Amino acid sequence: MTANDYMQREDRYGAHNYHPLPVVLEKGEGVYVWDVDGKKYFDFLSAYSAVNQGHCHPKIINAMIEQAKTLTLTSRAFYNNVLGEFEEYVTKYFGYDKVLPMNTGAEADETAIKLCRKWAYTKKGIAENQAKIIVCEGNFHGRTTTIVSFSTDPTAKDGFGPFTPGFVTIPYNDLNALEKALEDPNVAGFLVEPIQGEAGVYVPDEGYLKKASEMCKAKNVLFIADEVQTGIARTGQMLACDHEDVHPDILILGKAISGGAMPVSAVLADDDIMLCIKPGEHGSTFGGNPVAAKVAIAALEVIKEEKLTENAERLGKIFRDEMKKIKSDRVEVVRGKGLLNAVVIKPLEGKTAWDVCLALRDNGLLAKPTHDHIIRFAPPLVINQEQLMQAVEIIKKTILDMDK
Ligand code: IF1
Repeated sequence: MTANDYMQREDRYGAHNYHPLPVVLEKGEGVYVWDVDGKKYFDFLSAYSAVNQGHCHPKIINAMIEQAKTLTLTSRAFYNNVLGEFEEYVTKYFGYDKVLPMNTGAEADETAIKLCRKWAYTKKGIAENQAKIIVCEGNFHGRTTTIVSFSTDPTAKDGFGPFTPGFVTIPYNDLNALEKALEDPNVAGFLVEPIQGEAGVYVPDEGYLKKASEMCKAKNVLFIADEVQTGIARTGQMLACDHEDVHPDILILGKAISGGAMPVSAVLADDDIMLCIKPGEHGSTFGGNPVAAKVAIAALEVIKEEKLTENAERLGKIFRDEMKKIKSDRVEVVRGKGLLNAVVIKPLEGKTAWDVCLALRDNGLLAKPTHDHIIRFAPPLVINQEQLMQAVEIIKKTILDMDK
């Protein structure tokens, strides 16, 4: 089969809910992926920051294989010998009393929303069904109906109504707007991405997260950090909140908590919040399954053993400096933190960010635009300086060739 055959088969039998870059991948290892024609690429998307530990990391895959040969799923109807090991490991790793394990990031965000509401009614004393959660313009927290109910992106939201009430939208990175919204005594939580990934890697002002968390505390409102994309060392700290020493009341993790081997997500909180959900009030068939538990332990161990947080911090700075040196009118803005970066591409002579990504693909590097003009560059955190500089040369050459 040719690459086209693979793409046509997907077009014929698969839902058209994505518009992938035309490349067909069949192998991944570390920072590299190979297509069906054997061509090698730098992966600069990392499956939207799920593959922080690099493709098919042997420690993670071996953990997965061993557990998969032993016991894959018990459901939570019974105990098993592995879930508690993960629960103890991950709660001590991030400094919380308890964890509620789920599968996808959206499920974890939904869990956090339910937990916040339950806490509002049982602990804060908000009247039933009156709890409100503050969210930000430009948010991305997943694709469920409740989550898109508070999306400000028409593409993600239009046509999926009726929507779930109970959300108040304010501008991102705007403490005055947050202060006003917090005046409402029915506000139970503030759900925020420490850096807005999908919106185009928007890094808020220094001190925004710290001040926002303090304002929430002063109003007995839960600070809920969605670190599905920014967590697990991606931004040069274990959590993006760590850049400002903010300890969220509810922490949401996903993606790279499994190193991209399988869907694993988690919600962490202390007892006074987490124990508001009683037996039988929430759950999922696969949440906390033994394979996920072992994979997540291995994935989190890799982050520390290979010092990926420090690597992301150091190489991210070099990457942004190199991007800012590109002498091209196409490069409008370079922004990011750690190895979560974005370059805003000015459309010139009819060429857009999409065309840049097609040319990058031809030159051996895979990335994808978000919101038309923004290219997110997020390689696996295992990338070394030599590989990073090779990738930088590809990006520079691609953009400068387009200017000719
Ligand atoms: C798509 C990007 C989108 C997330 C944050 C929760 C979730 C995500 C901060 C939900 C998921 C993925 C979803 C995927 C593309 C990608 C993405 F921002 F990463 F680029 F969409 F905006 N919180 N982000 O980023 O986690 O349920 O997917 O496991 O839906 O197209 P999920």
